[in-house]
Amino acid sequence: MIYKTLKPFPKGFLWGGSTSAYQFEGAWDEDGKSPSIVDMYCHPQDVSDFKVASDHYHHYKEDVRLFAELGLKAYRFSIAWTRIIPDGVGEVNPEGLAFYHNLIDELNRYGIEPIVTLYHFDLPYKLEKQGGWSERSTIDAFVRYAEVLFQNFGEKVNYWLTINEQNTMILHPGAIGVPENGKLPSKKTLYQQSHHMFIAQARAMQLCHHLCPNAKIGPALNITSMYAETCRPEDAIAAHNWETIRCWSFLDIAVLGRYNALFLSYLNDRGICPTILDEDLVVLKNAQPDFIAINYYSTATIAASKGNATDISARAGDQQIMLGEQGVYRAADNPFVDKTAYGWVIDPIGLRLTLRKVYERYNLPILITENGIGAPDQLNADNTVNDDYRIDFISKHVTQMQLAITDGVELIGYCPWSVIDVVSTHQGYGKRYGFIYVNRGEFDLKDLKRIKKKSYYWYQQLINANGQLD
Ligand code: BGP
Repeated sequence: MIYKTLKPFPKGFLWGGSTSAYQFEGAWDEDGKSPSIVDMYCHPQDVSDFKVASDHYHHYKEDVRLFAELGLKAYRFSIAWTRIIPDGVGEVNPEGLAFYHNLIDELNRYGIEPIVTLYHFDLPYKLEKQGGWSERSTIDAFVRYAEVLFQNFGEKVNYWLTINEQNTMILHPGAIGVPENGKLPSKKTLYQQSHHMFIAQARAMQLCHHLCPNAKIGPALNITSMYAETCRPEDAIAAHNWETIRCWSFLDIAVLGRYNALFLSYLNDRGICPTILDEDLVVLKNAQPDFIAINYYSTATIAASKGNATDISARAGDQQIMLGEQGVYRAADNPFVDKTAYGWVIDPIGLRLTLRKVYERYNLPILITENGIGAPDQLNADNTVNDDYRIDFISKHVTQMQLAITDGVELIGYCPWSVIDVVSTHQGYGKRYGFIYVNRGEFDLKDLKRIKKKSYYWYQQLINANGQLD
């Protein structure tokens, strides 16, 4: 659709930025924090681990000051379960609570809306050792953890996100690390874990509505659109297969409280359907999220499966690179889009399309909780970082957001990944996303100084103009 007039970004639009605890905080074993799975899993040896990360734990005041100067209206971050309840189920750690109270108070002091993710990839390692998400008991552990957060921070937090990118953890499990024995769980186990996460999430949403009636809560999934490689009907079916399995099946359960029919057929046919109790279906139905958060990076292009091993592409373990699945879909190339230095498709129009689809399907307000470009940023001798490519990337996505708003989508905020440099899930500090540079190398911690990139000044102007730069 080509419009004569574009709708402006709404008043109160949440211009923000994102991080997650384990990729940003560091202090991995300080003040009572216990290890999480990401601390203990195996990661590529040639990149940084998560022990110090950007040392936000010791720099939070300075960081929030920089966010305020940037003009952020909202800041999306996660709480580390392992700081709050170090063994996952037992004692609450007062030092963990104190850290997040201080952080949230600091944000509120500057008028920055905290958007809190309950859980971003970092399951307590002690729980994992007892079976982790494969065990139903982890549902109760999660709900209790959520209850502690709602009780302690409910007065100060208006927006909550449940579980970050459940679909990444289930469909691209290697992206967040590999267990010490080198073995990733089977698909059947992963889907059982996923089912338990859905129940945990639904119960947390209900609890939030009960304990914090003024707050809003929603799921945060990695959502994208799949293009068919050609107009061959078989390619269209394959694209629909994979879009349903990767995106809609997760959102249908989280938002509508029911398993998608095509997804169920797929699970049953392959013998990987989880055990679903009757009472689970009631819990799922009663969850009722207030909004949908999506992390959008790129689209993918899909062709019909050839029904043999060539359907599987070589590179696994990356959340934006589609792997292929025999009998379901095959990854294909899109000649009409560029790619980042890390092979992720750059597709701003795909964001508009994805927003339309999500809104049309669920009719709930949408918050973009991640979007950005990972790049090997260079710090110049004069302490500048000229990340014009980031300005270009964000600005083109913002243009498409405004078009989506004009299309009728109820978009309430934009929190690009990441407001400041953090460790990538599996590609270290070579791959940076922030508007603020953190001066450290892969292994050399240097001085961890915060340096504003060129994009910082640009984003500051964009926020100031409520998204309307000439
Ligand atoms: C998302 C994750 C984030 C983040 C981002 C960028 O899937 O939710 O935690 O890291 O991707 O990915 P990466 O760090 O792999 O470049």
